[in-house]
This record gives sequence, structure tokens and C-alpha cells, in this order.
Amino acid sequence: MSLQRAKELASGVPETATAKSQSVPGVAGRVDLGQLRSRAAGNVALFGANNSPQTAQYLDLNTQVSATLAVQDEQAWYYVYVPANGKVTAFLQTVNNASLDYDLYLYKYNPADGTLALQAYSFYAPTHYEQVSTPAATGEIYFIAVHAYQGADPVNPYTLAVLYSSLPDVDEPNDNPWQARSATDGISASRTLDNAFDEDWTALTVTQENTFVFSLNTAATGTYQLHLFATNIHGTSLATVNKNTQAAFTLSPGTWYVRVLSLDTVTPAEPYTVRVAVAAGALTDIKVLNHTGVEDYINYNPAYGPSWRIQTTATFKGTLKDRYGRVLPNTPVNLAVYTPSTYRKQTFATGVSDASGAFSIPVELPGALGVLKYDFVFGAEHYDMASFTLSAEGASVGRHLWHYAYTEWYPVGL
Ligand SMILES: [Ca+2]
Ligand SMILES: [Ca+2]
Ligand SMILES: [Ca+2]
Repeated sequence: MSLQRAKELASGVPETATAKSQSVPGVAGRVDLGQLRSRAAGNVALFGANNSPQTAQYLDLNTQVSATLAVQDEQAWYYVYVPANGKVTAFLQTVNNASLDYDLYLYKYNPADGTLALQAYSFYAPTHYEQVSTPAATGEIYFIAVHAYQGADPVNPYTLAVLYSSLPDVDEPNDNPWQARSATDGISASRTLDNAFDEDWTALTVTQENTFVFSLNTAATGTYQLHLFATNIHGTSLATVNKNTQAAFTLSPGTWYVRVLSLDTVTPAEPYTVRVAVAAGALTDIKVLNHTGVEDYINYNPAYGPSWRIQTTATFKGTLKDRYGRVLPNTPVNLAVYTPSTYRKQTFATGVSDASGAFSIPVELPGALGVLKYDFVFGAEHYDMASFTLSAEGASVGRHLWHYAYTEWYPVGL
């Protein structure tokens, strides 16, 4: 297929994301598929324009067609046959003219009674492409309507492409803002881009202002991107997050839109994960418990200041809060403990904060060598310098540790 989509749009005029107030074009009467098939096999010119469901033009999946709409409110109808379970995507490259507004509709055909049921619509502003999709099963028939909502151009054509893909993810259909999945105060999803046109939209409701960390991770080789929109879904996104990176944005209460797509190729079998989560402002009340009987918060060396004494089995505890000091539940916390004097320089562990923002991460550490010693009257405690880092959603805290090895007791004099 040669059709290229303009995924990176020029700056648009701000528009709102609310659906237009126009009513969906009426579907007059029922469709007799037998008549449609004879029409497809015969001379199309005999039957006039395909401006109603009853005169819809058959399209093979994974093909495209270019045609014109001559007058405002005219419709052009097409239908496709689904050979196997999967997804049908319709993509409309509209006429590039700011005074024209074409829209796109997708209907499911009911063979029992010949009626059409609306599955999806796409109502972008002028000059923006339109796109809809639907999960589809073997043998089903879908109808597609192109509608000249405002203006028409009898000379310059639109181009309609209809694609079939076999591996849609479970959150489909979500190819446009009107088909978006809903989420509140965060997104955590694993999805795929099942064809090069696939867009995965989420409508994110933010109930209170906060800073959110956005990330998009995938092993797919294409140029996968996450785009953030406010109400202007028609123009340039407010922000872009490239795959395998993260960024933080402060969002006010209201509805935001998150779109994931690829600028070039997709790997349908390779999932991506999209995550939007409240950014951590601080990790507080940190303490390190030690289960081997050396638990203490002491000062072996005034040059470093006091810290925890650990041995081989320890638990790191604390509380995660957002930038406003509100506890941050259900958030992954990563622990790294550095023991450079031992055979294993780094030990990693993870936990998740509970409903109170509290986390508790147990970790097994290598035994210390005891290259340093802290003298007291009757002996010396041998230890190594160690350190840790706790991090979560953009915040981190770290400190040195005393990695206890053993106690050497001096001979008691007579
Ligand atoms: Ca439109
Ligand atoms: Ca998808
Ligand atoms: Ca999608």
C-alpha cells in the first residue's frame, strides 16, 4: 500500500475534543447483500454513485480507493468482508483544504435483518486525517461511510484505505479520541501496534493537579512515540515521549489524551508498555532493619556521619509521597545496595508502596570483608563502606551504610 499518512501534523488551530453536535448520517432502509454483490460484479456506472448503503462499493481489505464528494452532505459508502478474526481499520486522507470537513463512519452489517449498527466515527477538524477501527470476526461484513460534513470538492479526491490486521491487542478499538480507553489519575497498559496505522488512545482523567511521569517502553524497532494532548486533539501534541525514555509533566485536573503510535514501522507481536504515574516528590521515614542482630543507627566515622549498620539480611523501609506531601500508593520502588569491597558490587531489589505509601523491601547481601575497623575499649568492629539508593517515579534518596563483618575482641588483661 502506497498511502502515507501525515502523522506529524503542522501546528493546528486549537479545537476542542468534544464530539461535534451533528447527527450521524441516517442509514435509510436495509441492505440487500445479494444486490450489492451483483452490483460489484456488474457495471458500476449503471448503478450511479455509491452514495447510500444500498449502493455501497465493495473493497478488498488492504486496498485503497480515491474518489470525490461533489456537494456538502454527500456520502460515499463502501463495504468489506472479513476473512478471519482480527481487526478492521479504515483510514481517510481528507482533502487538504481548511474549508472542507470530511468525516468517517464504520458500521457492522447484520446479515439477519440487513441493518447496520454504528461501531465508530472519527470527527477530526479540517485537514486532519480520519481513522476508525473495530475488532472483527471471520465472515463479518463492515460498512464504511465518508461524509462531507462541511463543504465538498468535486475535483480533489479523498483517499480511503481499509486494512486488516490479525493481532489486535485487548484494548482495541482505541484508534481515535472518540474510541479512547478511559483511565483515571494514571495509565498502566501493555499493548501492541498491530498495523502501521494503529493508534492507541487513552482518555486520562486527572482528579487533582500533580506531576506525572510518562514512559513508553518496547523492544520493537520502529519509531514508537507517546503523544500528550489536552483538548486540542487535532493539532500538534503538547509533548512527545520517545520509546524507552521517560519524562515528567504537571497536569491540571481535567481530561487529557495520550496517544501511542509509530512514525514508521511496527512489530505487531512485540508489546509496548505505556505508563503514566504520579511522580514521587520524596521518599521519607527511611530506615534499614537488619535481621541478623546488628541493627543499629550509629556513627563509625564522623567524616561520614551516622547511618545504619547492616550485615547480610536487611529490610529497607520508608514512605513514598508526591510533590505535595500526599502519600503515593501502589508505586514501584527500586532499591540498589552497593558493596564495593565484596565479591558482588551491586544488589538490586524492588517493592511496591501500599495504600499508605509505605514500602518494605527485603534484600540479601554478600558478607562484608571487614577492611575497615572501629575501635572500642574491648575490641574492634570490622566493616566495609557501603551505600544504597532508593528510587521511585523520578525521586531518589541514598546514604552510606556500615557493612558489618565481625567483631574482634581484644585479650582481657589480668
Ligand atoms: Ca473531519
Ligand atoms: Ca493497539
Ligand atoms: Ca488502536
